[in-house]
Amino acid sequence: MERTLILIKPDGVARGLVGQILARIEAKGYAIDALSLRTATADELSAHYAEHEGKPFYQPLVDFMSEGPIVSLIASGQGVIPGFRSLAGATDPTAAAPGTIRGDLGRDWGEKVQKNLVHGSDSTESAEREVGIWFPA
Ligand code: DAT
Ligand code: MG
Repeated sequence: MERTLILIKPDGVARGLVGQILARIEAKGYAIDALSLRTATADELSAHYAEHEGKPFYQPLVDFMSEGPIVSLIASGQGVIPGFRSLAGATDPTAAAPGTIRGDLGRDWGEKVQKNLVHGSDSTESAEREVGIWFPA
């Protein structure tokens, strides 16, 4: 079964939106196969965001992701990789469509710090790589 790696970022946890976000994933019919709440390590974040290393927003992004606990989870279901990204909405929450997690619940897109609530893998290769980072073993 197709699976994806989802993160509820520190802004989502701090704002008390974990339940609402998980409810949307479950309401869509995806299964939650693993779930964890904890503060990410520097190694996890540098591995997770390796593709963005060197970009101007990289360090602010990693700093923001280290600010507090995050929820990491593996969700599975038919088409869950594009399906969750569709539920999440556009990267910039100020541009994300209503009905999406970022569109309904997200507000902040600063010049440097992007608080867009969630991450979802963007391909099967990314999903398997990211599952290995957040849920080794
Ligand atoms: P997504 O999270 O929608 O997959 P991404 O993988 O391109 O987006 O980027 C990862 C994160 O980096 C994103 O959630 C917020 C931040 N980011 C992306 N593009 C950015 C930009 N142009 N300026 C500032 N931050 C950006
Ligand atoms: Mg991405």
